[in-house]
Amino acid sequence: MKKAKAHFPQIKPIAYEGPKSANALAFKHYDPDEVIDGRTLSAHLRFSIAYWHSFRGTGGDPFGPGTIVRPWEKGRDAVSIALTRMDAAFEFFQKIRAPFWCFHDRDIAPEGRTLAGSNRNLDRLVAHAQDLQQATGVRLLWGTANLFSNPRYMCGAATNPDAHVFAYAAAQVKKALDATKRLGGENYVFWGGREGYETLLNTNLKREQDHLARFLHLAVDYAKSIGFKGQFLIEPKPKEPTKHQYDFDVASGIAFLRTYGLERHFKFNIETNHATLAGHTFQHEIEVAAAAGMLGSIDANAGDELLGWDTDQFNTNVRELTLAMLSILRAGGLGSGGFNFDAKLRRPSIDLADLFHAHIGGMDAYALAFKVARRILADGKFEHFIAARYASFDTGYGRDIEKRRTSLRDLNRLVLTKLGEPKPRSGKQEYLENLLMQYLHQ
Ligand code: XUL
Ligand code: CO
Repeated sequence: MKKAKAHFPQIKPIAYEGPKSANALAFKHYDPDEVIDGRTLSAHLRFSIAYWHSFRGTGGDPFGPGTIVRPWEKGRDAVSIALTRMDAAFEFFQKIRAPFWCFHDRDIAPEGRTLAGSNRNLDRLVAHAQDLQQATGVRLLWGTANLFSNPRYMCGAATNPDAHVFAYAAAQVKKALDATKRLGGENYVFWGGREGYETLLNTNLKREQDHLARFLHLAVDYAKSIGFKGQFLIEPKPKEPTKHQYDFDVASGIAFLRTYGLERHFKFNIETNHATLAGHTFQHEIEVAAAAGMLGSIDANAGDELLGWDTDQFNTNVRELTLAMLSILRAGGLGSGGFNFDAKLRRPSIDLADLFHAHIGGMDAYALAFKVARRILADGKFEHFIAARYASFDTGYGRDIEKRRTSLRDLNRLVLTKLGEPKPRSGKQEYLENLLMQYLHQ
């Protein structure tokens, strides 16, 4: 492949310079090559860049158009612009030292006038991505289909009341699965953008949920038929753009998957800002997925405490990320998942360098959290505290309860004849919060 022209000529690959560095375009905590437990930090964290925000985001919002103008956004036609844009994207992936990327079909290739035309465009861009992946070593964390932007999907895709739209969406997912397989994608994501409702006045909720399950079964069957080995992921979100989305949060996602016999085929892609929109913490969603053995991947971002929508910001809250990392490491990591920066620049952040600052901050914050969480786990203070808190279930009648060897009658007799009133024990929350603070500021 011929050497493409540089789209970020002023910016060199980002180097690790350590916590004391004054260079804003250097990593302070993320050294991709640092070896920990026989693996590089890059292999532990598996950072990924979201094509849609970083290469299709313009800063537009409901009150005004885009503000971000990129120099590569010009060319003869939509396909040639898309090809150049992809060159710029892969140059960025390399310079920011991200080993992975993620995309929706329509992020990388323009829609044509017909589905066949859209598929032809996608083939062009997937071939280009294949070349660029090979030339750079950057890999695909996951692919997905955009089933929410085009007006045909205004009432949902798999949950659309019109079977024609269901069929169209199915055809689009078939193609997106082909593309993900061709690019060696390690996962495939379903985010149910408009798979929900605006009003129950026009909605058959039961039928829509049945259809969504049918759609996912069709995808599972097709993936099997083409030998796609990637992990399927559901990305829960409670609302936005719909008033109510069926994959509300991890707990309702688990119930849905189990109801329809899909639980063996899916794990969860948990997004920080979706968790908080659902009224949960990021760590809560990770714990719920991990408890079900369904922790898959992370969409790394943050909401704003004062705004009630999906602001998709880069997350530099090391305390929040340390708690998340603790739960992830306790669960044994993300396997084939990774940390995908589903995060966008603020509308006035219009410089090319801002794209680097944003990702440097996100990567540094996660690297720091990873290291703090590892220290916490190595010391084992929290683990010991929690283990001691539940120790009464390790022996005697407590163990019998867990092992299903006891009845209400047995326990009744035990309390009346032997145990009497339980002795209250402190939960010690403030002590534990202070302990966490010590680790965070060592
Ligand atoms: C939207 C969102 C999506 C998914 C992929 O809130 O998070 O970008 O990650 O469709
Ligand atoms: Co997301």
